[in-house]
Amino acid sequence: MKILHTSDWHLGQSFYNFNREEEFREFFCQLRTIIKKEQPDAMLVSGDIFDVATPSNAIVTMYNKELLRIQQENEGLQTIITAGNHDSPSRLASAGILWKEFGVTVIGTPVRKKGEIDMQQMIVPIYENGQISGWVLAVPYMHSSSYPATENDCYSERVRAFYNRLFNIANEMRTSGQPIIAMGHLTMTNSDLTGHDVAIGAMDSVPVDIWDDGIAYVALGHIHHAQHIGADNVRYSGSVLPMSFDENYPHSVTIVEFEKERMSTVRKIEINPPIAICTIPEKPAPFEEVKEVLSNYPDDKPAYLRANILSEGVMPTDMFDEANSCLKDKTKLRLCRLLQVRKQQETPEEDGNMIHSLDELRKISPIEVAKRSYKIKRQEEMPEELIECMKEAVEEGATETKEDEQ
Ligand SMILES: [Mn+2]
Repeated sequence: MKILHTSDWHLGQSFYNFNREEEFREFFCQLRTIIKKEQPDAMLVSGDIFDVATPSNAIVTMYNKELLRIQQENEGLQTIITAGNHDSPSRLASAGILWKEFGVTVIGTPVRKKGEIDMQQMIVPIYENGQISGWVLAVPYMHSSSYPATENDCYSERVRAFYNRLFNIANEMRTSGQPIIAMGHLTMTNSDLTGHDVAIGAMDSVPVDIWDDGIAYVALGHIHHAQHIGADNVRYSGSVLPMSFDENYPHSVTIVEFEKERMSTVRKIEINPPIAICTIPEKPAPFEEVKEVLSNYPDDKPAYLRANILSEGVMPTDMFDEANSCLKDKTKLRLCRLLQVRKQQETPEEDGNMIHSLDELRKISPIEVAKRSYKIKRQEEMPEELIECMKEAVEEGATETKEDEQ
């Protein structure tokens, strides 16, 4: 049995207000080619199909059209789609009844019976020539509170218990030689979070040992950097296109093959990003240099650019426009943002301007503090005129304080 594992399509995402519809269309084009060539029995999409809970009609239309085309072009292909934290689970599942007719199972909001999650709906058989060849535990993203509570109650124990119950049910149902595959949209402990906001790292995570040894493969979504966690068979397929400037690593889908109930091989197939995402120059450089780099940047291929600036002193307020004007005739290049890195101050021992302790601060006059801070900010001495003004202000302040005390 062979599956194609993918996730984090984030359809409809716009990149710094640039519409990415063409890129998503190109992704589907590449995906169709891969499916045609690989002929998987099933495609598992582990969440974050859309970028937002209320995607535009245009992007939903593209999704409907492309998914239908995939199903029609590949007879017998079974697709299982689970909701991610970016998706509206109920919206995603609303067309599930129709998709069922085309071999697509959509799992959004967990269906409940008498208040309890109906486990059976999340256990999906995969067929090969009319025979069941494997089982998928199709679990969507669920908030911690949606998992049933456990004895030793915490998030990871809830997740562990939930998958264990599912596994046990599927294990009872399977006959020998049928692998059990788990889907999930969650954060695993020790994942490589490159490209994500720090916040995602602070979220609840689950350790790799929650998965029963009897599970042949874990098809994960949520983390955008394709990777395996511990064992080779616990994997994030990663996002299919870069979603931020920091996701400057290859993006891919994963092909997994099974030999009876175990995974036999796994490999990634890269998706070529239709529009490159580049930070230039690689190392922060002074603004004047960056403008040079932008002016000389080749515009033979489309690219999203982030200008990497080493800022020093007071920078101009209209920097973005100034930088953007360097690209004025290059229609394929899109300047998205400026990344500003402050130039490291010289070490205090060298310039003697830094104040290291409260004690030191008490010993020096307010005017001295102002002079030093001026020098650090502007890299030049405070002008005499300003020093005089400072002195006046300080003296006035001192007299006022005295008057207050009297
Ligand atoms: Mn995602």
